[in-house]
Amino acid sequence: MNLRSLLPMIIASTVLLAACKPSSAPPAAAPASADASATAAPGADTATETRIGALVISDASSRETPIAGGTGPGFMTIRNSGADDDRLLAASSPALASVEIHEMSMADGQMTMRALTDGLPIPAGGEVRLAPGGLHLMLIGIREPLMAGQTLPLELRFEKAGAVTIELTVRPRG
Ligand SMILES: [Cu+2]
Repeated sequence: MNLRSLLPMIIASTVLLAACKPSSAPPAAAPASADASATAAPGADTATETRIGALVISDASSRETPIAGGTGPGFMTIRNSGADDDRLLAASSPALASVEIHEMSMADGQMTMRALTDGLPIPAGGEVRLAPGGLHLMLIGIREPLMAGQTLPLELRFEKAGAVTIELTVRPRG
């Protein structure tokens, strides 16, 4: 009798698009009030905000991505305090091959993802959240592995407000 015939098999697979799988992405965004330092010092959280024209960009983050050449998500909140609609046209970074604007939605019980090729509208007086399970930036061709705590420069180009460079804070997975 050969007991060794029952050797376990380990299948290692790499799913480069895991960043877009809803099951692997519990919501990372916490309300600003959860930050105790922000309540202690008024305005202390402005360091995480970037203003360009009528727009305020906050909570910009990405996920730890240990594989060079892989993909990852970009999350943020964009608030438009102006009287005119604006639109996020494109994003880019020297640390990335390219960036797409993606939308995830349920269709026939399946999570699907599509690129918004006409950009992302930012309505006047409104707020658009890019967050796990919904809108996100797709960071494509990450040149160096992204480790938690690091920041990643990202240029955003808006139709009316123009271009601005923000920093995505890399957060741990899960
Ligand atoms: Cu995506």
